[in-house]
Amino acid sequence: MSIWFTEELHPYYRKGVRIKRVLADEQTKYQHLQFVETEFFGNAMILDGIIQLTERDNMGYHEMIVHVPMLAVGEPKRVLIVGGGDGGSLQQVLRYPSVEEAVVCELDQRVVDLSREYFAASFGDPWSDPRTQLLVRDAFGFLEENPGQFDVIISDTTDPIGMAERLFSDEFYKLMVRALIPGGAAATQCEQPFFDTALIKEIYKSAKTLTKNPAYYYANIPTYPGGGIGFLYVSDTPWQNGLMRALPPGTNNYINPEIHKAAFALPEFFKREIYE
Ligand code: SPD
Repeated sequence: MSIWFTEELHPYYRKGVRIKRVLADEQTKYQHLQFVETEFFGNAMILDGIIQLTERDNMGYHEMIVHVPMLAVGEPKRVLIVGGGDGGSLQQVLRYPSVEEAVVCELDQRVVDLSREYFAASFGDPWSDPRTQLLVRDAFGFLEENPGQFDVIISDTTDPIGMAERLFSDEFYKLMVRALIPGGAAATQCEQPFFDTALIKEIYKSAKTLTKNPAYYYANIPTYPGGGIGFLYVSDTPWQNGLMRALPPGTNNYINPEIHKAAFALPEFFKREIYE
């Protein structure tokens, strides 16, 4: 039997993965949540019809969204993850012995519950680490209540559709930067250079008014549209500071010093659009 899951995030582009079986399928208070076992990519989580992560290729996403700002800051103690209920970013954050507190602000408890079950083989159980604090709530209010609190903020979100659209707004970026300590750094899920150029341009413009050294970088993730996704590094601290520091204890499956540097190399059409 052959079952194909086809994703159509953009009306002009589709991609598909072959799946072996559906592990969970439910409508939560917020979204249509599915876990599937795929033929090649291991278990995958799908939200409202869009692949969020797979066991086989999530490392490019989680290692890059986490280690770039963490290394730039050096010795991060307090870290906030916005979204990230699957636990992939949390697992990477907890590799740093300097981290005293990792707060995850996730709206949907079911994402956490089912990820604990279906991603245990890949992520272990970062939720049981005593440094982890899970807040099941909207991140906006939390950011408003916590100015100047975090060394690093990771915005590990879905695509800018429905409720998540606000997480790509000027207002969100302002609150996020305000919640950082001076010299702290954030990294945000910032979409696809080919498909989302205009949105990325707007976000970069906003980040540039808020911090001295924002920069866009990219990672290869075959199950995302276009085969990859970009991130926005947002900080007064240059990302290059991180190149001088060692990655934390534990296994890296994607990042190494060469990838770290090369991720910021961008195609001409995109640099022209974003930076000029
Ligand atoms: N188009 C898919 C973008 C998915 C971004 N969210 C990934 C969440 C992984 N923790």
